[in-house]
Amino acid sequence: SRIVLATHNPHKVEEFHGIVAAVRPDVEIVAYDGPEPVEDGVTFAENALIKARAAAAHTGLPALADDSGICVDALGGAPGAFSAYWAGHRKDAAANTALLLDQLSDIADPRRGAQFVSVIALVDGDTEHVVTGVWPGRLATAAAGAGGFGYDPVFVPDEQPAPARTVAEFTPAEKNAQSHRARAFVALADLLRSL
Ligand code: ITT
Repeated sequence: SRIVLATHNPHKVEEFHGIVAAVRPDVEIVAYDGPEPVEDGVTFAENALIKARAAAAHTGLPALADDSGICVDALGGAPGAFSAYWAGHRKDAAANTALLLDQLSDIADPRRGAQFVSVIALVDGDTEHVVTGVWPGRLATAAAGAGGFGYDPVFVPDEQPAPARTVAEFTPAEKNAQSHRARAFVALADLLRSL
């Protein structure tokens, strides 16, 4: 089956290609280059549905969208759905991560608990599904690594052999085998069989 991937983030596109090839090689992912809707939801689920509905309406194909971010325990789950613009109106990953590290340096939380969250919406005509993937870990004390995107240089997943690395120090295959995005897609994979 063919599914439109409603994202304008090239890193997400690349990750979805890797994840789908491993989990559902029979599914063909089609890029979406139509209009970008206003993401004015305040939750991951609201924004994922806004993006998937717009792409499904524009293309007439089943559409999948990911809304994702980092949720920090000591900040009550922030930045969450506001991760892309945490340091201002421009999507600036370096500024976002620097601000987050700065905010955590003022708070006494020895564990620095955090999680990456991906919510994927699948819209096929009138049928809508929403699934969530969570990748537990903690916030590093300093950025490390050159891979990935966004908050990858400051996120250290829990379940990994010592010495602990940030996701930006993972290979793309390692990230795609464990990530929040992969966990959400696995939850969706069986539903795709009925398309
Ligand atoms: P689309 O809306 O076009 O899909 P986007 O990048 O704006 O692209 P979001 O609105 O879902 O997507 O924002 C997600 C932000 O959360 C992203 O910009 C990163 O800052 C962060 N993020 C999400 N997944 C991540 C990951 O796997 N690694 C690092 N940071 C991630």
